[in-house]
Amino acid sequence: MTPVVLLLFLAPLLSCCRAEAKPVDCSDVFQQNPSSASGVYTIFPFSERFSVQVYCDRETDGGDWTVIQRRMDGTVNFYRGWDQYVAGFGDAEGEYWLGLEFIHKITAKRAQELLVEMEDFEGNKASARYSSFSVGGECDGYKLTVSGFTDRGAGDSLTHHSGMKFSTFDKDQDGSPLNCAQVYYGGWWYSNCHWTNPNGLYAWGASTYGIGINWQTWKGFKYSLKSLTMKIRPSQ
Ligand SMILES: [Ca+2]
Repeated sequence: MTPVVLLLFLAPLLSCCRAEAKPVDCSDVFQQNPSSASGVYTIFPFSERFSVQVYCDRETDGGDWTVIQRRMDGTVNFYRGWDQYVAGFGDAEGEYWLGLEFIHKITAKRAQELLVEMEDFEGNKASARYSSFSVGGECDGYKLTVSGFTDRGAGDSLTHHSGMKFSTFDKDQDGSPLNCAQVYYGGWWYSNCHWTNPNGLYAWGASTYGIGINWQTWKGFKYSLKSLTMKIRPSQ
């Protein structure tokens, strides 16, 4: 069979594969469905066999955001063990953690930027942007790598955590003699121990030092935020 004939046979298969390619993240969702609005969609970060529901934001800063973490009302318990932080938990319509394995896969496939948006109980809003965000694989302890901070009122409480492995109360990989996840009621890339605690206790404002949803450079260690959202999209 000549190469040209072979190509004629293969061409329909190739175009078929392209047409049926499943979205890896929300940027794929919006690219494939240009008229779709923000909302819950199904993505396939691993392969076409494994799907997960996720909230896609196409309004903020031109859209294309995949929400990987969201706190908003305290309805979901975030004090969970290792297996659940790896697999993900919660409700894509409300509060959830997408899961370390999914986040790793998305950031491994394409370089991503990160936006962290937050709000206090007085209606004030602030955010922080990072031009580069990635999470390593399981063999690397789901290590966080984040850089390229741009201030949008919240200050930088996250760069401090870059290079840390992920820790939960039942898997201490932090940089402290303490079990940071247990002391501060969360699962996070704890160091010794944290500058921000997005998966901490939902505590309605003023709270005990370090246990709430803290973003130290904005509201300090004794204020638990009303909402905090982490969203990623392919970097330019
Ligand atoms: Ca420790």
